[in-house]
Amino acid sequence: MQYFLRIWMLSLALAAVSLSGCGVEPPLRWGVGAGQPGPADADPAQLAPTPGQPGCLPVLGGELVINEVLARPAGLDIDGDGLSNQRDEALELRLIADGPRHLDGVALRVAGQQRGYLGGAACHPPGTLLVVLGSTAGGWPPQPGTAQLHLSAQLALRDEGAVLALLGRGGGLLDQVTYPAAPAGRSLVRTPEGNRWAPLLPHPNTATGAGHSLGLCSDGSAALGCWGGPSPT
Ligand SMILES: [Ca+2]
Ligand SMILES: [Ca+2]
Repeated sequence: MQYFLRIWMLSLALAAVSLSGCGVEPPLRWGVGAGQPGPADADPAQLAPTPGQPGCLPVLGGELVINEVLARPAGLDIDGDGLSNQRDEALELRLIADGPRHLDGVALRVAGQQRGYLGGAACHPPGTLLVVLGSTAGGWPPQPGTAQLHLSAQLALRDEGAVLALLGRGGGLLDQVTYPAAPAGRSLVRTPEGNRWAPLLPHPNTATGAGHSLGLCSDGSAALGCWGGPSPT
């Protein structure tokens, strides 16, 4: 009996030594050093997708139409600065992609000359009408289904007509069109509108008598009403 008692006490002693030498280690955190936030405790703002990044591809050839060209404002004050001058020139683009796209880095060429770049990585749903201004006055009121983009320079569109071309970030041609001599105070619009194969012709008067429809359907109705409007995001 005393023999078995000694064996039992020896087993207890060995077990105590084993536990004290091989305590439970904390789990390793691969790739995360002391004091650095891990994925679970990072700032949510830093994890949010960047506009124009995953889920929002850059616009590609055939996905954008130069739909309306205002090259000779002549009395129109598009940027809302109280004056009518060259800064009121504008383009209207229609996004005809099958998914959301951004236009960051898209370049405009006028008569073969590089004119400027579009900035901003905002993601636009298909069908959006994009009004491009060279002015930074920014008075153009945003409408549902539309967006306003600024070129890095004034548009400086020739009154007598020219070839307009939009190129993507990689240099690929997105759309190209030749506009004829611009009528005073009236834009030129694809006829039928939104069709990238249609010619640019003098804009008909809208229901309110305007000679342009920047950010609107060519009859002057809201952008959401033409071509089915932008798809919901
Ligand atoms: Ca103006
Ligand atoms: Ca229009």
